[in-house]
Amino acid sequence: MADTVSPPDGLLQRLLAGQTIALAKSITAVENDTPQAAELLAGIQPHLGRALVVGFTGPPGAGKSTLVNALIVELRRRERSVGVVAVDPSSPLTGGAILGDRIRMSEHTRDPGVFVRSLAARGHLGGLSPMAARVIDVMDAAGRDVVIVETVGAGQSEVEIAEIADIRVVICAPGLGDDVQAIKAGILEIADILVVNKADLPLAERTVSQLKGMLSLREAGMAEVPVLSTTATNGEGVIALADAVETRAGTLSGGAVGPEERAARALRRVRRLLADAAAQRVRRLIREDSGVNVDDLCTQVQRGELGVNVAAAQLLQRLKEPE
Ligand SMILES: Nc1nc2c(ncn2[C@@H]2O[C@H](COP(=O)(O)OP(=O)(O)OP(=O)(O)O)[C@@H](O)[C@H]2O)c(=O)[nH]1
Ligand SMILES: [Mg+2]
Repeated sequence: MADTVSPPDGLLQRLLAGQTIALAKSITAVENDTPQAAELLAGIQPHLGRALVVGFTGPPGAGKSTLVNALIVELRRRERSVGVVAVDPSSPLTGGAILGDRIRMSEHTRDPGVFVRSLAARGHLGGLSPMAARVIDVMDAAGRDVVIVETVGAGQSEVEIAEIADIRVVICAPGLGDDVQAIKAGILEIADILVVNKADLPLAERTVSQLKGMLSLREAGMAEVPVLSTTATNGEGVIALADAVETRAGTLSGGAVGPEERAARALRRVRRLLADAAAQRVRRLIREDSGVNVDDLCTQVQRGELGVNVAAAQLLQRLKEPE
């Protein structure tokens, strides 16, 4: 791997300089898990943690992409550079999401201050959330001020991705009692900001009061969660949303709960790096012929020549050895 330490095209340097083409190339390398990607990810580590990572989570069709698009307009007005990671749910029902996101966010394609990338949920070695985390890191390293991650609040990995974010915005649409139930069951707990989008539709106000009612039942002493209403299609309420995000970001970087938040953020990063490093190591072990041949072991297990426990112990032993 020595020849990839310093990529001949200086990809790492160009990424750190914030070049858009280098950003696109780097993400592709990371998605394809190339040897160059491993070097890149190692190279960017000292440059991470500057971006504000904002997660947008909510039920399918709540208007997340439209709202992200509207928020980008406002963030650009505030001269923030933006990266967006849109995570496509694996469900065939929402299979059109990537195309939809591209279309909805395409008005920004000529603005170098906005970089949108969709991640397909399927086919990533090691799972979706480590992959999303790596792509967020690459955008962070490229100097994006704000990285927005859009996920459908459905599965575990989406919740995990939301947890990676510094600020979590949970979006729902009005009048969908079931949605509110789903939010209550799963993602209300993780919300820093709640948004009822499609405020132009009937029942929006009722949904806002329902959510406020639920929040009032939470334990005393928990951080206050603003409940906003927006109409993403005409931008109404988006300035207030941008303000809420920035206020919350201010809390992260200073103020009364600042140090705690920062510690929690650091802990999340450590967990993420650990999970990433472990996954990479296992992948390398499987890829390389490293004394323990995984294929051989599997064949031996299949033939009944080797117990499962013994095979697992051999692999673990190999992991414990220095590289
Ligand atoms: N009436 C109304 N429609 C909206 C609003 N925001 C979004 N929509 C519409 O709702 C539909 C879904 O919007 P998206 O932005 O794709 O929703 P999403 O949550 O990103 O959807 P998935 O990514 O598929 O989960 C589109 O037809 C939007 O035009 C709004 O504020 N009011
Ligand atoms: Mg979407």
